Amino acid sequence: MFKKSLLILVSIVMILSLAPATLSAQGDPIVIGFLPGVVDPFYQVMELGVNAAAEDMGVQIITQIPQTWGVEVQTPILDAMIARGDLDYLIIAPTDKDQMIGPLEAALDAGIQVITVDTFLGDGDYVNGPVTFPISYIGSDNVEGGRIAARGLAAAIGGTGKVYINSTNPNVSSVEGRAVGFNEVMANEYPDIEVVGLDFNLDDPARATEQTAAVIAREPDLAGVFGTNVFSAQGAGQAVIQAGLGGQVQVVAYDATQLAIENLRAGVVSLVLAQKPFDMGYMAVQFAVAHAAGVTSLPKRVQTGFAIIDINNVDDPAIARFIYQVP
Ligand code: T6T
Repeated sequence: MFKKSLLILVSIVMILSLAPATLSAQGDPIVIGFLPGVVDPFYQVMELGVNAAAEDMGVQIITQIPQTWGVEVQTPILDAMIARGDLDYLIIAPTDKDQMIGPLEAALDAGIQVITVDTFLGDGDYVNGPVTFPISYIGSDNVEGGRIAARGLAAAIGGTGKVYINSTNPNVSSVEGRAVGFNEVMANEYPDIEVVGLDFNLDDPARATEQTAAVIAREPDLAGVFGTNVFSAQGAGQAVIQAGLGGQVQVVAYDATQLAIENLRAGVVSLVLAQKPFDMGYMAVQFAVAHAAGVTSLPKRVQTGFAIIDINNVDDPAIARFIYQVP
């Protein structure tokens, strides 16, 4: 009898020692869906943040990561997540700021609250609209990130010359904002810098390489390139290397992948903008838990900041911690 009572007591203590589950309005542990844009180091680090928060707060995460970018891939996955019938929240990086509004309104209609991370819907103003239903946008201020990239590239080329932007996909709030900020600074602050073009590589670094190589051939006096994300910077850097112009054509890379850092150390890349995807993921789960608990004061926009990495600070632990370390 004593042994049985002891076993029951130990079991109760073990159960109670687990992170207290956050309960939905129906009294069940909340279930959160996580649907980023594509398999890449940035979202892999975001997933680390999501999972760390889920562990800390005792919530279940259902993760689905598209193999390629695009509404035609993300929407069926979203629909299947909705059809599960057990999701209370969805953390998503919409792959198109307009085309994903309808599919995500369907999630809301199905009783799933939406938090957008990294990218937003509409114009991102969830207070005044036109899109107001998401709980929040948690991500970088990408227009400011583009401004930082522009000033960094301008400094690297001495304030004069031709520069080029290689980006990924149209109508994606993140990379679109980066180009807006970049062009704004070049137009307003650097009259001797000419932006000679912008191409979309559709998340294909090989296409980014081809596009950048074509610009290098067309503009033999090209001074610099801005790669607006992981794949753009990867491909653009490769084109500069293949042309034997490393250190002559300066490259600014958005996203602090291991490759971007290697290219920084090799003198191909002069500046790397690290976003904070771990923070985005962790805070999105926090927001879901807070919302489930009845918190009504969650900000509709959280801008997570940057670490600006160059050859002088790349070995500073306070900076290097923001390099995307993926398992
Ligand atoms: O740059 C990130 C992300 O911020 C953007 O929305 C899409 O591309 C990345 O995931 C990097 O590949």
